[in-house]
Amino acid sequence: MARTLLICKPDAVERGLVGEILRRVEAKGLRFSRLELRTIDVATAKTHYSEHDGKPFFGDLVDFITRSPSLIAVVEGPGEVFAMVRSLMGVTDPQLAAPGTIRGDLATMVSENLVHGSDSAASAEREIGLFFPELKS
Ligand code: D4T
Repeated sequence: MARTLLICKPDAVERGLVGEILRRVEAKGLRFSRLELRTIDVATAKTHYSEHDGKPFFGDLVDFITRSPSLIAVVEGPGEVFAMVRSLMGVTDPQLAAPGTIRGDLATMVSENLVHGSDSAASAEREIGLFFPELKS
């Protein structure tokens, strides 16, 4: 069984869409091994988004992801589970995301795009270790 990290971001919790997002992941056939409602701290947010440090939207991104609680999930499934979750999410910009995806159906702005999913098996392990150090492999 493989695993990946999924974050229902503050906009998802604020809009009451966590149930809908988790429902889609479960309906696909994936399962949660960890679920935690947590306000992400600034240091963790900056580490998580370090690849975007220096870009014009970095400050707003850190402010957004730390503004209220997120639902942080470890998702388990067969094969490339990170890719299955990313495909349920749709592309980063909700204006381009296909209908049938979480972002395509439920969001309108790239700055509030509801979810984060690890983009590779290696990223998944790194991110699970960042958010849940006790689960480090
Ligand atoms: P995350 O990491 O949140 O799952 O998003 P993606 O993996 O789909 O996309 P990303 O790393 O390129 O972007 C991270 C995060 O930054 C926001 N963002 C992105 C933004 O506010 N303005 C922008 O111009 C871009 C490119 C959205 C997601």
